[in-house]
Order: sequence, then structure tokens, then C-alpha cells
Amino acid sequence: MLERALAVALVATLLVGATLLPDARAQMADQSDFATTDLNDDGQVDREEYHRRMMDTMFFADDDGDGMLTPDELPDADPGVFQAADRNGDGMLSPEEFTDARFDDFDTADQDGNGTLSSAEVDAWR
Ligand SMILES: [Ca+2]
Ligand SMILES: [Ca+2]
Ligand SMILES: [Ca+2]
Repeated sequence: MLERALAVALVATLLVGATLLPDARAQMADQSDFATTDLNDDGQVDREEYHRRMMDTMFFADDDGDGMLTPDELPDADPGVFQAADRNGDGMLSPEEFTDARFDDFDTADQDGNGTLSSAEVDAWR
């Protein structure tokens, strides 16, 4: 039981955003976070589930509701990480830019390339 709880906590940490949203990660890294993201409850997080999670994360971070994320709205984001994610250089992250950056993390963590993240893969990624 303890092992599973630990794995779930690690998955939650990855899903909420290890690089872009450390603050949100701290707020949301609990066990229910993984259950929320794993919509079909199969113990794996697939790209669709991950994408929905990113949309929720972006929605909550977008203080002025304009659909774009600025450095102000991601106060804890590393400026270098933000700039790398801002592909068109307009100083804001569109939903596409935001999710693209997060899917880079997903692909890195998905070591067997089967398109889903197991808790073991998240564990190894960290
Ligand atoms: Ca905004
Ligand atoms: Ca942009
Ligand atoms: Ca995998």
C-alpha cells in the first residue's frame, strides 16, 4: 500500500508540471490528483488524459481569462523554460505552446514509447 501511495504521489508531481508550474504542483500533488487525471481508472495515464489535465492546469493558471499564459500568470516558471516553450516569441504561451512543452515531458517519461505513463515510468523519469 505504501509503495502504491508513493508511486501515485510521483505521478501527480509529473502531471501537474515539474518545470512550468512548481507552485501548482505543490498545491495539487496529492493522491486524488492521479485519480482525477487517470479518467478511465486503468492505472495508466494516456495522452488524452494528460492533455485534459494540461487544459485544466492552464485554465486555472490563466488569471485574466484571455486564453494565453504570461510570465505573470506563471510566477514560478523558470524564464528559460518559458522562453523555450514560447515558440513564436510573443511573450505568451498559447494552449498549443503550453501543451507542446508539457508533451515533451510526457515523451521523455514514456520510456517504452507505448503512449501511456505507468507509475514505474514516472518513477524512473524522476
Ligand atoms: Ca492570460
Ligand atoms: Ca507564444
Ligand atoms: Ca509507457
